[in-house]
Amino acid sequence: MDFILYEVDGAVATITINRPKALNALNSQVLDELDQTLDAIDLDTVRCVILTGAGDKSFVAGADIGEMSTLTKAEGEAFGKKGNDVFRKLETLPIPVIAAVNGFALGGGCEISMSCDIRICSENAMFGQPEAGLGITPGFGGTQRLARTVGVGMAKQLIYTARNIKADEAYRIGLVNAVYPQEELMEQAKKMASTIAKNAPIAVRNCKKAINDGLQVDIDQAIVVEEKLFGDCFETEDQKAGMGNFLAPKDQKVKVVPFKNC
Ligand code: DAK
Repeated sequence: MDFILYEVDGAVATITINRPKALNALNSQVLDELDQTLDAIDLDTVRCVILTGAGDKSFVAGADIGEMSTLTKAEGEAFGKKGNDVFRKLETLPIPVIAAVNGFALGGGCEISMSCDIRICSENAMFGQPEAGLGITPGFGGTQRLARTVGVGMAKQLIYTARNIKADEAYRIGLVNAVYPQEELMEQAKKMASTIAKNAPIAVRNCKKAINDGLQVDIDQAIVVEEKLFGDCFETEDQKAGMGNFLAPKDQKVKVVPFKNC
């Protein structure tokens, strides 16, 4: 692959969008390679994914403006669909994805971070949806996911004004969960990913599915979604191992239950 790096360390995989000369902007090739990378994740061993950008300046500076500038209506729709399909694949990946936002997260960059389960960022990070200033609407789910993440009023303000915000403001409005010095960001992302990976994998997957699917329906249906996924856990070895360890005599308890993902 030319623009995606993929590394696996134990149960944690890191996907790096690697196009630093263009501040990791998303062109069609990047989107295709990201799509293939997501398909190739070995879900039997990987339990958490980190998504980041190459270099120390930019996470993703948006969709590739050069490539987009000459699109016809039909081509624009096709490009939008390509991006949206990949972003949905990321959002619905069975395992959690942490966006480690290491700089600019503008337009499609902000949008791809919002397709991840959790966002943390470096102090130099900058978020925004500048599309209205470019004559377009956010096209990779920004109008939908920003409103769901930070609330309708704040999302409308950010999108209508096309104003970029710095890491501290992103933290204040709940767009990111934490801000770290640049040199600590990946270490902190890996620490969080390892903590997630230590928990029962099927339970974690079911939590992700319950939250994501439950948010799409009313509360009565959402509770049913949760009940079903809760019930499913009782068919797993991991539930027996987790509860068995809690109930075991003190001298037989282990600190980290070796969950087997089954
Ligand atoms: N696309 C292509 N190249 C980009 C880029 C981008 N989004 N952002 C930066 N680059 C390139 C620059 O052109 C430059 O390339 P060279 O000139 O060196 O060849 C290189 O990266 C370094 O950028 P700068 O020289 O500009 O670096 P600075 O530090 O001065 O400025 C900056 C950094 C991030 C403030 C600036 O590069 C910038 O404003 N970039 C554009 C940010 C932006 O507006 N992003 C949003 C893009 S719009 C849709 C689907 C999706 C979308 C829309 C529709 N459909 C449904 C069809 C999504 C739209 C967007 O994401």
